[in-house]
Amino acid sequence: MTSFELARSRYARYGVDVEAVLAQLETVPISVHCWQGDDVGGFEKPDATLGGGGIQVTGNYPGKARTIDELRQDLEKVLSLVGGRHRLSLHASYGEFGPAFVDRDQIEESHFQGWVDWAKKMGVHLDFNGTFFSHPLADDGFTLASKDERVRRFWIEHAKRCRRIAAWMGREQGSPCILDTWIPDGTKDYTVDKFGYRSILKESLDEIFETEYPAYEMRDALETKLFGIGSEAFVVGSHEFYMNYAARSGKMLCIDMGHFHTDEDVADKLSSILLFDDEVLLHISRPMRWDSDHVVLFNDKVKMVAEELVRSGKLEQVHIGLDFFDASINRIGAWVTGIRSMRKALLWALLQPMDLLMEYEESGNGWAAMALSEEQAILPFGDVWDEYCRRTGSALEGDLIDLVTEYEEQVLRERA
Ligand code: RNT
Ligand code: ZN
Repeated sequence: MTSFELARSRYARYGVDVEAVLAQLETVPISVHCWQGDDVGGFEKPDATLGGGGIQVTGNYPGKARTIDELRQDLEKVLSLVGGRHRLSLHASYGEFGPAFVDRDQIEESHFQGWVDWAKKMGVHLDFNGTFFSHPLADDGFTLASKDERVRRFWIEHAKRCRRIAAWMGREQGSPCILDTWIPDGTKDYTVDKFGYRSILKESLDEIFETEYPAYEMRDALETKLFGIGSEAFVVGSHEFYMNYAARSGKMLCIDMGHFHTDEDVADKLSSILLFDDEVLLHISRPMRWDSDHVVLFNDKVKMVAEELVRSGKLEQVHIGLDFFDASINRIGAWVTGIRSMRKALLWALLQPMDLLMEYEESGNGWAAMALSEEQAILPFGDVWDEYCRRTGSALEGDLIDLVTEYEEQVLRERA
């Protein structure tokens, strides 16, 4: 018997069908974010860097992708090291704009044709994000909620174009493109006219959503947030704002794990959201003390989110996206570890002995449910994970460091 076969029979004792779990796991898409590869810089200008908007990248590890070709090369490496289905989440600032500068209110489908072609070749579907930061017209901290009409119109135009591009991507790929809208709007210190700013944002969104696109082409997600660097006192697009807006306008929420108090239980929110909304977009992230976007790990918080997706029976209605960026370590390694950790959490959640846990809970035997979870924590999970990697042709855990190091030596060093 191989160690996998042994593991499989151990899980079977709890009524868990490992083969069915492995087959299901392979079909769950994870939307990989493009922005881990170049520190959220984008390719609008040769020296593009992340600026403003309450998010920050720290570190200067060598080897960052300097061109779209390099980013694609890195992504191809990353995708070869992870198993299962993937999507690619693109930011609007990652278009192929040619030699002339194309401002955000000028972007068009053609700027993303190269990505659509690449995605087809790679067998991944695209998701999209408006880029409302790293721009002079976002420097005062307001975009769609700006009281400066010229600024607001600029960003409304950007948002409308993003929706049109997302719908086009959806048509091209035959799978709905999920468009996430996150805006940085807010203030560092106490604000008198919170009501006013929020009314402006509502008005902007109403206008942006006037055009309807079929759900099989694109779907809108609105990303909620509690605070950011430079928006400590007030974020216009707060949780309450978007929860109400989304519920009334049939939009979905984007729940980012870094956008809450750090000891809030993000997993606990999902059953409430999914009871009232058909779908939700997740930004799986790892906040450390603040919305720091550390590389996602296979930790309790991520496991709990995955467990909730499985337990609620809503796994298929949830769009799993990643959102982290660390420039202080090998970026390919960071990407791969984050993607694999999310995949591990899904495997972990699918392997839980749901029926037994429910039985104990419903019969009032809380301790037995607790003890069973503890037992599960020491089952040979790693043997099942290794088997998943083998079957999906992705890197085995034991080979990962060597494979990433080899790429670093052969490709990334040349970029220094
Ligand atoms: C910022 C949001 C947003 C960004 C990306 C780059 O707080 O989380 O999702 O991280 O759009
Ligand atoms: Zn996010």
